[in-house]
Amino acid sequence: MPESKEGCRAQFLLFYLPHICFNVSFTDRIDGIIALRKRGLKMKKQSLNGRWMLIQDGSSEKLEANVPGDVYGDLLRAERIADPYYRDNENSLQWIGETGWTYSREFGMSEGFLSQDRIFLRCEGLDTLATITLNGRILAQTDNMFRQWAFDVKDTLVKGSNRIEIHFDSAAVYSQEKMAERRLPQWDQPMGNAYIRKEPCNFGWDWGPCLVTAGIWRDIGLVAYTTARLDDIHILQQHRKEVVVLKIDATVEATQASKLSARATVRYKGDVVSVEKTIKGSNVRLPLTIEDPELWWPNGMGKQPLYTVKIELFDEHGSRLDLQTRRIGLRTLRLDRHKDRWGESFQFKVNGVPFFAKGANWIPADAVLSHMTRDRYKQLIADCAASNMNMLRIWGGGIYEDDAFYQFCDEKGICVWQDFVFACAAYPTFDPAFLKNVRAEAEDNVRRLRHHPCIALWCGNNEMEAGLVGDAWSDTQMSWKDYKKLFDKLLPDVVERLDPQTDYWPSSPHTPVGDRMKSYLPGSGDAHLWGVWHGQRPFEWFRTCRHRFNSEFGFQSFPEPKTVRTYTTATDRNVTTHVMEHHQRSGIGNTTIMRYMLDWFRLPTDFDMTLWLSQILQGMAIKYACEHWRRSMPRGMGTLYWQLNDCWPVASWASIDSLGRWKALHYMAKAFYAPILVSGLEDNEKGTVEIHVTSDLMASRKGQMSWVLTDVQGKIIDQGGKGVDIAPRKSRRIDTLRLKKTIEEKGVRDLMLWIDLTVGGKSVSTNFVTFARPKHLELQSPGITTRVGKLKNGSYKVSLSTKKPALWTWLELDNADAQFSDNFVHLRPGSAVDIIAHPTDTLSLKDFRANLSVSSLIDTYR
Ligand code: BMA
Repeated sequence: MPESKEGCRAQFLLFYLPHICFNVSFTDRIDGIIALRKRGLKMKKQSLNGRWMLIQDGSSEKLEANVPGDVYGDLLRAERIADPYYRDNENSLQWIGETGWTYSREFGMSEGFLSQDRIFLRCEGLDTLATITLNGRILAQTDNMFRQWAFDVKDTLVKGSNRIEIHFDSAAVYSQEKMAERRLPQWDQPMGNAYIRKEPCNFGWDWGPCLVTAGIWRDIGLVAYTTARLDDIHILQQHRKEVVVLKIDATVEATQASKLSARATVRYKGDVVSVEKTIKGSNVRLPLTIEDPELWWPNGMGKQPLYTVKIELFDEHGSRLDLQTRRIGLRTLRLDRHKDRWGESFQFKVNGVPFFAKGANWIPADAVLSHMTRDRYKQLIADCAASNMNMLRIWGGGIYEDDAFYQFCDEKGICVWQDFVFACAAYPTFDPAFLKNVRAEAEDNVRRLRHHPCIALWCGNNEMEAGLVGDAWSDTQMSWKDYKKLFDKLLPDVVERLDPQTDYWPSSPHTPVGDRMKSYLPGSGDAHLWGVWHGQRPFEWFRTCRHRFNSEFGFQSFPEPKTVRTYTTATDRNVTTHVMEHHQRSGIGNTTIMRYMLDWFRLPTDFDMTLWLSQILQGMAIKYACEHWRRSMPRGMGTLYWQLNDCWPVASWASIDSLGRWKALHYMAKAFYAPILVSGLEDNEKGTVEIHVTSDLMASRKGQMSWVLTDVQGKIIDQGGKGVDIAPRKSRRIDTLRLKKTIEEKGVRDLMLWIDLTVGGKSVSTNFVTFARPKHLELQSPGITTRVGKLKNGSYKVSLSTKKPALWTWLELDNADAQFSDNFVHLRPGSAVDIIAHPTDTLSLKDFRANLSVSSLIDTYR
């Protein structure tokens, strides 16, 4: 509808409806009248996304570029460079980060747009050292990838054709020069980058390539308005019995004195509530009461209802000047720290209910950020929910994520622990200009993200307190004095002012009592537990850790063969080759995987089996840790393993590889993060197995636990079980099996314990315990029978049964991909397992059968 026509109609109606004065009114009543108002929006927007030109410094060759995007994305699309993820191509592409690049384009400008009171160029993200030139005039220079910029361009724009250019200096060269002036201590990153506010892991990490890029990485466009616009929206929630009061604060920026009004409308399903007020000054608070609110809950605790809040700004004629919407969830979500018998609690409470945080750490999901899509975000967040996670920590060496990430977390009930982007380095907080820049960055991102119901915590940094801070600046540390300026003052102040309903935590890990340097004190705070892997301790070490919240711990594996084939040639396929070591960034990497592997398993026969076995090993390590900490609830109230995802195909701690394939760990996480978990804790010396049941459910259940003790042939030696009252949000030992005599008679190498927990006749959790390392079990050829049936929705049901025990049995499709309802399962004679396979692309029954293979532990070495 043309603006002018709509405007006339609104004025006409307002003329005949003089009783519309902009007093507060709970306005379902005036909804009808308001509906007559002008629907259009006076605020004008002109996107500058789309096709731009890209030129390398010193070159005259023009490449077509895509905005939002980045130089790597553009060079790849233009087929000017080889795939950086293939073999060691990364090495020959370093020139890209060492040079400058210019993006440019022309765009038209109408008189109507130009005639507005104010016109801004809005850049949602520039990566990073940018000089913006508009019609030959330098508008600005920017130096922070994480900030949103707005520049007044009214006087620089002309009617008709305009030209914009954005030149990016080399971030790598800049960083090296700054580091040469004064070196800042750091870990895990091959190149220093703490002087520049740019994705730290873009310079490489101990799981990521160094692909230093540049570009207009988020939306860019022009915004024009007359009279006034909405500058900022902040929604606070007050939860009372059966009622939630929303306090919606709108800040307005006006170009002329005018009688303005603002209206807030909240919609949920068919219900609408709204309020309208005249604006005095530049702020207005719009209170709204929501009766019988439907609360938002993390995954597994309830639903994720989302309410839409619409805020409109009107001029005195009733014309709508601006409109903003936010999608919110009604909940309280706090970090609860109170003194208790172990020290100080560290637990999250949602709607007043403490819950155990189950999840992982998130890193940027592609080393070329412009290759991320909404669908990829959606899938990864759905994968988290599918494996019973309820929290992700966005680790501070990456980015403040794309809006889509938080939207999907809102929808799936995945709480977000958000680090500010500072990781594993000392930062130049002695420089007031750096602090000013960082303050603006923090404000931008807190404002952008605070309305998401998923936001659970703001955290200052990753691992700086774990050794990077000391009494004074030195070759290895920064001073506490300079550290505190940013992490004890600036950032908490921003959070307190802009998002007072979310907690701030200075660092991960951090211990809030006593000497901060001792960041691994178990009685309080959060912990990064790297005794396994970096410390080379055995997996059993996890069981000695009694920390309150475990925000990092991990173990590596290789991606599966199909993924490895995407970056290797046939001759590379040995874990010690140059290419396989190139796709391994932890200094102790492949050697450490192999060392632990031989502690637990027999030497695999070939390359593919080495890859698969590494995944089983990794899953076992993290299962050890997570089951132990879930059993320790409420002393320990969270496990976020390192790490969920990968940014390129690489050996790493991830549970989902860079192509979205679930590793064995992700399937195992689904089991060890199950809402009700049954687990066994063996003690060979005492000859006992404690059986524990842990529930994260909100209500109690009645269950039936059964156990079967077999020899390695699967012959039943003993069995038993009992009814269990499963209390909500509790963990307890429900039984202790005394097997000393049997162990003495049979020996530890010939025993297997199979545990099952059913609720309402349905198995909700199974577990498996051995008394010897799997390498010492004399497994027999299992004789697995596989039956495949087609289901209606294009999925397949795979029924597995076996003659002899088959451990970590896994399904694999040769030339296709599928997500399995379960995988890496233990099969016992007489007890069949059904797995549902959802192929990624349609697959006929014949092709499904032809591509399916079933393997188990014994196949890795026989
Ligand atoms: C953690 C992280 C990362 C690192 C990982 C594995 O501590 O914070 O810096 O990638 O360890 O070493």
